[in-house]
Amino acid sequence: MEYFQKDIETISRDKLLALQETRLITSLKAAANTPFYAKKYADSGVSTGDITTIDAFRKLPFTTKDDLRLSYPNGMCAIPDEDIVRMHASSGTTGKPTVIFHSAHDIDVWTDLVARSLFMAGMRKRDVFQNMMTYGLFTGGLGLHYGAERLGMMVIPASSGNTKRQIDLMTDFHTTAMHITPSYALHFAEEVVAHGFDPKDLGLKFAVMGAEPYSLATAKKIEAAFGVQVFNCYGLSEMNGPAVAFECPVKNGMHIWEDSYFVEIINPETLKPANPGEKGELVLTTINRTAMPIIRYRTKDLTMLYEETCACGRTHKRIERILGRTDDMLIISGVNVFPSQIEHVLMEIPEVGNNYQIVLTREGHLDKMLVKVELYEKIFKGDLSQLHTIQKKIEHELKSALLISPRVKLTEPGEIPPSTGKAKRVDDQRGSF
Ligand code: DLL
Repeated sequence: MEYFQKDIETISRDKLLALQETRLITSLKAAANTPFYAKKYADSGVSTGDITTIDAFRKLPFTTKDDLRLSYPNGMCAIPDEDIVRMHASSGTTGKPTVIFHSAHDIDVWTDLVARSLFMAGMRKRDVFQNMMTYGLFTGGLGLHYGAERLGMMVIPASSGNTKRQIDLMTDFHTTAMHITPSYALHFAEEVVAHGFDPKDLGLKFAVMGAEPYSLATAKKIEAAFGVQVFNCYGLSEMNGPAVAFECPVKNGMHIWEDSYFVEIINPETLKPANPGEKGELVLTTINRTAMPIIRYRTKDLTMLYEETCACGRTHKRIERILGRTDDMLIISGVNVFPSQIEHVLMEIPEVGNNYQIVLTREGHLDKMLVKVELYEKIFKGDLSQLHTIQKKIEHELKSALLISPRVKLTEPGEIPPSTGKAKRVDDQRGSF
């Protein structure tokens, strides 16, 4: 068996635990000095100086996405501004994104995690890696890019979309590995056929897929369509991004890189540790990140932890493919959207009335979002060109806040059934894929 970083990937559990304990305490100390955590721990009467063991650590309060919003822009930053070399961001629950800062050390560590993951899947320097995920603040672009380069592969920074160009790049430069969201992969397979090619003739060997939930059946479908092996890649911006956990060839869960993340699974109702093997919410702590340590972060992702040694020889635990979320975050073609963000945008627009509804459908394999918006009666009865202008304005505002383009349908007051209890704002007709 070959490894990219054999010593750390196959480290004994005892040594790993000792390493984790040391790193955990260092990370906690650094966090406790940031304005955000200093206040949080003071408010909850926690003295972090007393925490010297993992058991004591497990009693600390959790961190949430809301905390990240409250600390915006840099209340959780643990190093001087001049030592920050990069930032990424993802959707927040309202207007503000959650921002993550990285030092040169952090980028180096993350790059190794990605390279280690791709190597584990079987990629080598002779492979050609086409990165079909959006470049920008989203971590799927640059995160995989640098990891693939570190492994020595040629990287094609294609970004997402523009199917014909993707096919041309693949055929002209002999791409052997693609990084793609599962929804785009399904669509891409059909488009390749529509362009007169058999996806199997593209010569691909690997598909790295993540950023949104998908079933094993979808993975199999992509494998059959392209003649590739699919590897599940999990991550979130708050924990750097992709390659927090990654499938090995044994494909019995994703190895979660415990030299960088301390892993807990909790019962999301009681907030107590879940029993071994029980489904629960994944809680992660960065233990090898200097710019922005995050302590006991509630990912809201539901999974299970497998602790047995893996046949691949790696000692890092594994998590099950993500089984759902505990909050209302929607993932629409790989982009995270909270209904509260939509509400936030709509309520800033004076013509918008009291009710709205978000309808999600799938056309082919692509997610579509329709936002039905109730207007005030007086405005709805106004002239047509005025309505058209309002519709365009709402579409524009939503697009700039969400980074996806929903369609907007204006409705008369009363047309959307008023809620009689907890408002059901989202009508998700997509089913799972
Ligand atoms: O989606 C990071 C990423 C990029 C992962 C590329 C994999 C590949 P965020 O935009 O912050 O980061 O979204 C994170 O997406 O909490 C999960 O709910 C979901 N997610 C990510 N990977 C998977 C996966 C990136 N493999 C959120 N399976 C996470 C299921 C996933 N859900």
